[in-house]
This record gives sequence, C-alpha cells and structure tokens, in this order.
Amino acid sequence: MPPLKSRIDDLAIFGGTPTFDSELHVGRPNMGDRQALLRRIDDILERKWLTNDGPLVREFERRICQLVSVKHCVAVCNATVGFEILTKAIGLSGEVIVPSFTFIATAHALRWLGITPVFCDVDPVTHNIDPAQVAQIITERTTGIIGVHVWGRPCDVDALVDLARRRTLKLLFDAAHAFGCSYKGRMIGGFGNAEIFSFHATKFINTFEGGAVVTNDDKLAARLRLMRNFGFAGLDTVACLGINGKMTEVCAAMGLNSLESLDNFVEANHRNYELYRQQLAKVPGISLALYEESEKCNYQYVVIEIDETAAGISRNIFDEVLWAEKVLVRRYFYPGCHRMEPYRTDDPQTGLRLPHTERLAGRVLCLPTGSAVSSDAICAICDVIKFIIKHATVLRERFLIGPIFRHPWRSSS
Ligand code: T4K
Repeated sequence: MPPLKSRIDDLAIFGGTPTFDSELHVGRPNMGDRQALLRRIDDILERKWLTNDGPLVREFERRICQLVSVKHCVAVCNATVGFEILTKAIGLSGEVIVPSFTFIATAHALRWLGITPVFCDVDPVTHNIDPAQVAQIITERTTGIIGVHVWGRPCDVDALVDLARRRTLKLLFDAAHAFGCSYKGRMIGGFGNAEIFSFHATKFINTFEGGAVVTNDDKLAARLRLMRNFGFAGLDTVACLGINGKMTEVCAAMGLNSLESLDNFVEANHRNYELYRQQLAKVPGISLALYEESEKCNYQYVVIEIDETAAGISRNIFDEVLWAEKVLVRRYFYPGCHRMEPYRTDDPQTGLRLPHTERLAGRVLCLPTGSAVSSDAICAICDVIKFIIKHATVLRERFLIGPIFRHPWRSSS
C-alpha cells in the first residue's frame, strides 16, 4: 500500500502514484469453492446433460425455494429475460409503473415487449419507489406496478400490496439486489404476484449469468416453465408462445457452489459495510446508505451519498479522482432511466416530476466490496475519500481548469 497522500499532487489524477497497483471493482465476483465447482462441472460432462431443465438446475431451484420460503422457483438465463417472460405470462400490457432509479433492465424489459414504463419517483431515504406517487400516476391504461428493492433494502411492500389490491393491478418486484434479504422478518421472494432475482456475475450469489422468477402462484409458475422453453408442453406439443430463457447446468453448478458459501459472502459484505461505516462516520458531506439491522440483509452494495454543499465537492469529481486511484466506483443509477434512450426522447420532461430521483442520481456512488476486497483496501479507499474532502476547495479549482483524467473504459461523463 503506498504511503498516505500528503499533497494534492500526490493524487494519481495529478500524476501521483495510484493508491492501488491493480483495479478494485464494484461487483467483483465471489468465487466460492473452486474445486467443488470443477467437480460439479466434471459431473455435468460425464452426464452429458448440459441444459434443458437438468438435474443441477432443479436442485438450484429447490434450494432457492427453501431459502426464501416460496413455492416455485423458475431459473432463467438472466433476470432481464426472466422479466420479459414474467411480463408475458402474467399479461401486463399498456402502462406499467416503475421507478426511474433502477438499472435500465427494469424499464427495457417492458419496453422491449411494447409496454410503456411510466416512471415514478423514489423515497429520498430508502431510494425505493414512492407508493404515494404511484397512486397519483395510475391511469386506465395501467396494468401493473413493479417495485425494485434497491440495494437489497425492501420497498414499502405493504403500501404497494394495498394499492395494487385496491386498483386491481398486478404487482411484481425486481429483487435483483435482494436475494437473502427480508421485509418485516419474511424473506423477499414471496411478495406480490412474483419477484425476480438476478444471479449475474456481479451479484453476491452468481451463476455467471442467470436469474430466477419466484412465486407462490401455481398456475403462473406452470406458465413460466412453458414460456421459458418455447412453450413446449411435450416433445411435439407447443402450448403457448414461448422463448428460450433456460438456465444451463454449468450456470446452476456455479449457483449451487455460490449458495454453499452464502454465509461467508454475507459475512464478508457485512464486515466491509461496518468498516466503511466506521471509517466514514465523521466525514462531512458523506452519508452511507444504512441497512436495517433487524432484517436479513446481503450487504452486497456499499452506497454513499455525497452532499456537494457540505462536502465542498461534487460526486463527479469524487468519481474521477477515485478512478485515477484505481478504485472503480460506480454511479448507479446515474442519470436515471428517464434520461436514457429511448425514454429521454419519448418525454424529455419526465424529470420534472422525479425530483428525488434527479437529486439522488447526482449524489450516489457505490464503493467496492465483496470477498475480493480486504479491510486494508477499504481503509485506503476511505483515506482517499477523507483526503478529497480535506482538499475539496483546491481540487474543485483544479478541475475548473479542465478534464484531467479519463479511464479508457469511460466514454462519456
Ligand atoms: N434489475 C436490477 C435492479 C439490476 O440491478 C439488474 C442488473 C437487473 C435488473 C438485470 O439483471 P440481469 O439481467 O443482469 O441478470 C452490472 C450488471 O451487469 C447488472 O447485472 C447489474 N444489475 C448492474 C447493477 O450492474 P454494469 O453494466 O455496471 O456491469 P459491469 O460489466 O460494468 O460490471 C461491474 C463491475 O464488475 C466492473 O467494474 C467489472 C466487474 N466485473 C464484472 C463482470 C461481469 C468483474 O470483475 N467480473 C465480471 O465477470 O451492470
């Protein structure tokens, strides 16, 4: 680890030595027991059953059902395709209300199917969809609501369930971040008509690429299974429109491996979160998104908000300086779905009714965590953050002169 920075020119962005020799990522995959994975893959090759509802996929689905206390789990090739299948299976059409403060997949899955995502604002504290605004933007074309449990912190499920029931709307949850988390003591997975997990490589439980639709609705689950496999109900019988959304055996092998290390991964994430919390507690202008200790939580995202006035420096300068130090923080979910295409062109004014989303998108930064990030690394990251705040005024002035550093991955600001 290089010595603490003492002068502004020690920052890598001004030519100093980066804090880290190699890059630190948000979403570095957790690996689990490599030998156990290789044994499983060897078994797959021996069995010569590589995909199409294989034994490991079934075992993975059973384990998910047990872990989140839900009746049905339909494993899919990724959460986005899972969403598309679910959207068809449950019969959404017209308009569906979604938060704009989410990964673009939530909106794209709808739009891909010709459904209009109607963006809703979020609660500024929980970062989750605001049920009060949902109620205001329901029209006669609305068929459903999708809540996103952002960072694994549960939506206001009770309010959304109540609203959906009163207005006879379908209620789905994008639980891409929320596997292993609970709401009022009940595991996320069993709420609304169905929920979706993502097991993408960057999630704390991963299947390389993958996801799962979970539901307690028997009929819906049967339809999802058909639709995941082209609608095949038998060798020569196609019962409905379908697509290829199947999870492969190798992906399920990785998933089972991941699940065997679940407690270790959560423990590492929790430890990292606590260390960040302690290190950043008294830093002006920086607040950490907190998790409810009484709930189960996977702690897979460490999220800070930067208050530019109190910190004396913008989130974007923070971002640039940290990248130069090889800390590849992420501005999830900047700039908000409503400012991305095709939604921006559809309605350039949407932001006017999303003040919390707009503000949040300009303040949030996700920090590296997971089993690949050591305590020493976290302390070094926090030292850089403190250094930035301490030298905020000079740094801001230096940035006024012009852009200084651009990581090759970054194509736009
Ligand atoms: N809904 C929500 C709320 C979501 O957050 C997501 C996905 C979805 C739905 C859709 O789920 P899937 O259809 O993907 O199952 C990443 C992930 O690709 C995406 O899955 C995730 N959310 C989102 C929050 O983050 P990117 O474009 O930022 O990923 P990328 O490739 O930049 O990776 C992030 C960091 O992880 C990088 O610094 C590199 C590192 N990394 C990545 C991969 C893939 C590795 O070290 N190894 C790897 O194998 O979206």
